[in-house]
Amino acid sequence: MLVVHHLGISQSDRIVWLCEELAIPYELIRYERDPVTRMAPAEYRALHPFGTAPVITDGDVVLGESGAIIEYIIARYGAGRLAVKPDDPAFADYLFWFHFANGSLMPSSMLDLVVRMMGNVQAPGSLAALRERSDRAFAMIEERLGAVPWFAGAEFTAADIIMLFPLSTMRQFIPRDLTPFPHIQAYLKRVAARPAYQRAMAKADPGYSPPLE
Ligand SMILES: N[C@@H](CCC(=O)N[C@@H](CS)C(=O)NCC(=O)O)C(=O)O
Repeated sequence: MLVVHHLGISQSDRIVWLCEELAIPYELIRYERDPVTRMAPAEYRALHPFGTAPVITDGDVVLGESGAIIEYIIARYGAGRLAVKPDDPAFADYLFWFHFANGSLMPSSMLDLVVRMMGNVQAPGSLAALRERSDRAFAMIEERLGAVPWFAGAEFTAADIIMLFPLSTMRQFIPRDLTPFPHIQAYLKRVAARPAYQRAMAKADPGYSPPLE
């Protein structure tokens, strides 16, 4: 049985959402963050040597990393649904956005967060250039979503599932006014209207509304 270990208000909501979109059977186990450090509690850390969310277990398999888990579930339980096949014209875009989420966007956002935590120090040279990546990312995302409804193109895919977290919950920690980004705002409304997304959020984090405006 596929078990999704979800840490409250974290990137593991992606995996709950994926399972709901695929309509596959899974067991959901929730963990609360440590009330003092707001990090994963000891029981969560014990699941996997790296100890971050998400983690899934499936028989003897223990797997971490959002991207690896999404690919595993789609291949093993989703019959390839929500991925894009190599002969599809959308394949390259799918790959780009799927990997951009955790490969570039999340690291840029984390850097922003660290600079803020340090008291918004005047960022010198190379640090300032790295910080500017977040602005470039949002500008690029705005342009993309002005051209197509979903990241890979015409169809909703797993690229949307992995891209949402930095556009929604991350903005709670690193506020970003979306007024200059009408296409991102419209996209977030499209996501919010998806029944599988609504079911996933109600199960993963009851009572929490991720920023979708
Ligand atoms: N690249 C990793 C990032 C995992 C990550 O940083 N997860 C955060 C939750 S959003 C976490 O586990 N934080 C709690 C902790 O580190 O104790 C993935 O996508 O799986």
